[in-house]
Amino acid sequence: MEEPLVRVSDSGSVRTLALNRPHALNSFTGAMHGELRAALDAAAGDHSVRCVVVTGTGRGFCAGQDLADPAVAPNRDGATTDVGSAIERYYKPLALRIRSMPVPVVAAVNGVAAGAGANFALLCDIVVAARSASFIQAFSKIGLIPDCGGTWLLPRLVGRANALALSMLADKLGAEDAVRLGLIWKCVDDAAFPAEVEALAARLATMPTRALVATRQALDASQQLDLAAALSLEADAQRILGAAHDFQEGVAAFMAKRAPVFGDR
Ligand code: T3D
Repeated sequence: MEEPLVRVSDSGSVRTLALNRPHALNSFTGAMHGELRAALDAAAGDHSVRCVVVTGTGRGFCAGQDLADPAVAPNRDGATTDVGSAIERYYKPLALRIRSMPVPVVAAVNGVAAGAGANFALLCDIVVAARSASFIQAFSKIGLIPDCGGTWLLPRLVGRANALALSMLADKLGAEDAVRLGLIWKCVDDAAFPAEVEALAARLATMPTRALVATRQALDASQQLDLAAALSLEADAQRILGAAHDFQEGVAAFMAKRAPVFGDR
């Protein structure tokens, strides 16, 4: 049987999607995009899933677009390629899918994350990296701009000065420096990385999923709002969450000094 391009595995209510083209550092082909999209849609539609982890097999996380994939690579005879259509077809839907997942999404960056592979990670809700991992906005090296959400994400995560330097220089940024700049949440020693990711995902899976997702939506929406509008959005979200099971359960559990059992999704 042929190896899947995305390995899907479950541990309790955590679903792990591992990009699986290790010989090419898990760079994206059209086929891998298709499998990833199907796996994300399946996780979104499966109510037993309460957290998704994306990671890579082998020594890399994802090296961005597979520059040899004839579906998207520039023609070797010098003819131009419509790179924009590849973005519209693959990367824009991927970015929007990640950002609209009905469960928290963790990027477990096990190795190098380059180009769209870096921004694929940065789109996720919480990014944890192995200490040996690195991030490269590789686009300028091949005459492109950051895509897969990079132009939107980078200034928001690290400010304009860092965003421009990372994007223009395309230098490799080690995981520790990525934490220092605020690009990612944390990095952990390589030996501790799998257990740390497992514990983080299991913890998120026990939390009030709907509230976590509403938190992501409110934080993203607030970027376009003034304070009064953000306060109104908070009130609207709390009105909905406050009428849901998880709020009743959270308060009841607190009062009874027991662990809550959340179920809303
Ligand atoms: O075109 C469009 O559709 C537009 C979309 C653009 C989105 C983008 O993501 S553009 C950016 C594309 N990515 C890159 O430019 C990164 C290219 N890769 C690298 O710069 C380096 O591989 C890394 C810095 C990521 C890692 O370096 P290193 O020294 O650890 O590994 P390596 O030896 O370069 O790579 C290992 C193998 O993976 C190698 O194959 P080989 O020689 O062992 O057969 C290499 O060719 C392959 N590989 C790595 N990245 C890609 C790739 N093959 C195809 N496409 C890649 N992106």
